[in-house]
Amino acid sequence: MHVPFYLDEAEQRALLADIEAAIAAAPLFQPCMPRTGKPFSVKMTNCGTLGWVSDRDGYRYQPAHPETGKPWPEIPPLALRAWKELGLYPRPPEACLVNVYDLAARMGLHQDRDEEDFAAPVVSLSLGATCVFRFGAATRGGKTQSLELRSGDALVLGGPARLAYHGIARIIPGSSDLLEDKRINLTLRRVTMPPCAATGA
Ligand code: MD6
Ligand code: FE
Repeated sequence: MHVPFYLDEAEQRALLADIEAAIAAAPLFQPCMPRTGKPFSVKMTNCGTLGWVSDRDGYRYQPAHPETGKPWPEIPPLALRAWKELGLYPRPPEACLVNVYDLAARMGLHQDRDEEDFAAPVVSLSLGATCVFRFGAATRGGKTQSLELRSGDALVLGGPARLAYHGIARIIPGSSDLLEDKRINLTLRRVTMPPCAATGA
């Protein structure tokens, strides 16, 4: 589900200020590919009780920043509002991955599958430069469609789209008044499985 202009301009500025404060507390780091160690072109940090990291050992969620060892900052209120309004999932998000793109950055086609419960959606918010978002089916190699994500847009991958392959083909220069030639994307996720009501496990 694509919700264009989910955040108005004042909300975008407020969320940006919260993200800048989060980055001051939990500095951006450069993730790299498991095994090969090839660096991502995107820089990252996280908010929430768990943060997504990628290094030579693999992809995982962890409770602390890989360089400072400190817990991640809290998820900004407007991001929590988006999860409540758009996520339609009864439990709060645990992770808010912050991806920062310059004009040369891209993200290859991938599935978000490091979470335990695919019944929970992934809710994304974009700030700054417009990007070309590509998405396809839940199997690799199929056809993809393109969608422009602009500052303030929300995107929800849920239900049958939860495991769709998707990526960022490019960033469009000069497309934003909020951030010059930079794009920030937040993805909110529920990571852990709810306890089983019957067994408590
Ligand atoms: C990005 N987004 O927009 C990358 N994943 O920079 C994602 O990888 C993504 O937008 C899951 C659900 C929504 C997303
Ligand atoms: Fe993703």
